[in-house]
Amino acid sequence: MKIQSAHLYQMAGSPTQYPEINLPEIAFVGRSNVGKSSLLNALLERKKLAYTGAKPGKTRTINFYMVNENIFFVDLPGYGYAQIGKEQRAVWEKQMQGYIKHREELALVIHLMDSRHAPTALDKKMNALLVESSVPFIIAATKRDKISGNVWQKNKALWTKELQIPQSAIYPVSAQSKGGLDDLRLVLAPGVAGQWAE
Ligand SMILES: Nc1nc2c(ncn2[C@@H]2O[C@H](COP(=O)(O)OP(=O)(O)O)[C@@H](O)[C@H]2O)c(=O)[nH]1
Ligand SMILES: [Mg+2]
Repeated sequence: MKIQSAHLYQMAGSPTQYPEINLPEIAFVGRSNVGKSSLLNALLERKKLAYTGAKPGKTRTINFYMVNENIFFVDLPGYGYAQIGKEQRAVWEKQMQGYIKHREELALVIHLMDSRHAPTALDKKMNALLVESSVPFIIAATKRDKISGNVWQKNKALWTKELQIPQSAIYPVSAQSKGGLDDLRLVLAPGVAGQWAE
């Protein structure tokens, strides 16, 4: 997967602001602080294209990054951020669900989960939404550099028990060491090369 170009194309606060050009979309979703911005930047080989380390919960819009002029990487708002009100939470949830359930351009979801932890209640809820929506998805296990191989094997076994996902669809990655990025790129490559476009 060669990244020739990547730029922020649109920040959408509502579906009317989603891009109208018909390109396939790969969406990235996960709880706040899971490492989503870091992974996007690492994949796109840009240091600061997506915000990192900013205040958790800061990304309140659905952000569309155009990659190689033929696909969008879509940054969905992180879930599970405690410091927001119930009403705002409900608005985000509705927007996220609507996008995942109804967005025709959505080709693949990368569900990010922290490799160090058991799935949270919200991780399970997201997993159920993805299954129910019949959208193709994989899991990227973030921050893999922070734990040993033994702990990761245990966590992975637990994940496959608690979530609806085969082991083969779980990709451990580290935005820090860049480990696992090439394997993940292989999954994204057909889309990035334009082969998912009609
Ligand atoms: N050690 C390590 N830290 C990471 C990794 N990815 C992200 N982080 C750190 O985790 C925190 C949250 O990352 P960020 O990308 O902003 O998460 P986001 O809220 O999901 O966008 C930051 O302090 C990052 O430096 C990783 O692969 N390894
Ligand atoms: Mg972020």
